[in-house]
Amino acid sequence: SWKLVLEEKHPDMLHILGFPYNGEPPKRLVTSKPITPNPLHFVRNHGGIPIIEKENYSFRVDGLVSLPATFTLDDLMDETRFPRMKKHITMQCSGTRRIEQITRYPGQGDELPQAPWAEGAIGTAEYEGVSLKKVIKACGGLVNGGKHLEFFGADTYFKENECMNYRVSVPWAKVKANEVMLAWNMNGEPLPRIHGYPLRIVVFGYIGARSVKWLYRVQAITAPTRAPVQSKEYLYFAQQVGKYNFRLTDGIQIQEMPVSSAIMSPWTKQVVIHEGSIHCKGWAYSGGGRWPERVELSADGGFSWYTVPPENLSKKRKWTWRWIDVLVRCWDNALNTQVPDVRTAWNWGLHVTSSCHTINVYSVN
Ligand code: MTE
Ligand code: MO
Repeated sequence: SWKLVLEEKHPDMLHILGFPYNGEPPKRLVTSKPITPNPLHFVRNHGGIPIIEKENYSFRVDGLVSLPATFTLDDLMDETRFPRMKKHITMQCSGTRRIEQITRYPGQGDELPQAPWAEGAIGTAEYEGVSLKKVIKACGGLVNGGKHLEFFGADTYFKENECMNYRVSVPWAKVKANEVMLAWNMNGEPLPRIHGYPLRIVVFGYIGARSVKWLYRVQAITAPTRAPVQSKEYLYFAQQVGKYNFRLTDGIQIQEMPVSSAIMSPWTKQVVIHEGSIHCKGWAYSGGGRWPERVELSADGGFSWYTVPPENLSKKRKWTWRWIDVLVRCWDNALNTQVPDVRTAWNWGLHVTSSCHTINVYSVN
């Protein structure tokens, strides 16, 4: 997979895990453009990257559908059968900013290899494809209590000599709302191999984990899949839960991310030379189709907040270095917001780090 990483990804990517390959762009490049260039989009893999050729490719729809069927890419691209769909979608891993929780306490990391993501496990692309709803309709719709759709990814292997399908599911209601896409293009180009070539699922507003790459099967089922990625990973535990008292059934399956934001520049330990104001750059996002409505910055540990763009974050003091904590918080359109400190957000699985992002900079003026 390293050959692919070198071919498809930006040379400045930070390699978070070597195998399975996981990488994110460095801070200064996370928010360099509103649409993340493909080579800079983060990569999250649970196994090896399969090499699938378009000519040999098809995927199957079966389970609780009237007419199980197999589709090739040409079938999907036939506009007389399926209308095209193009959408700008932000993909966020629920492990984004996990490093902040690890710093407090390592959590589940000693049991599951958990990628120590910083703020870059989020990216936005324009995906093109067709709505999964139309494909299910072409299979005659769901039958006999079909309520969830399970997606299978063709990842090659997980550990040496150990192969496991990447499998997750989403409720039919999500598909019915035309919020699940079968995508073959990313920013106007065929999906890079590392991002699921030739076809992936893109679930709008859900954690990245539901957007299965290298799709080879869609199965209609009655209840959320019991496959490991859905039932053992991406669970949100209460804060008292740890190594000796955790029960998988007590975890909430994470679907939509809460509102969150992060400062991409300046960064912690950077020396910022300024004349009374510091320009902060960063991102804000809310899951489930909610959008960031207001972004605020605080220079006093979260007591007072300034609406972006902040005019003056620093107080003047001559000849000295100063340590400023800059916090960012976002409000979405439902007026949800973020808790100030990562200690409040800490959980055993180290997911959903949506507390206020804080940087410490040396301020020189
Ligand atoms: N699909 C397959 N087949 N295998 C995987 O390991 N990882 C998921 C999802 N789809 C994964 C997958 C997770 S956890 C995330 S966050 C997104 O892919 C990341 O998508 P990207 O690598 O295109 O950024
Ligand atoms: Mo993820």
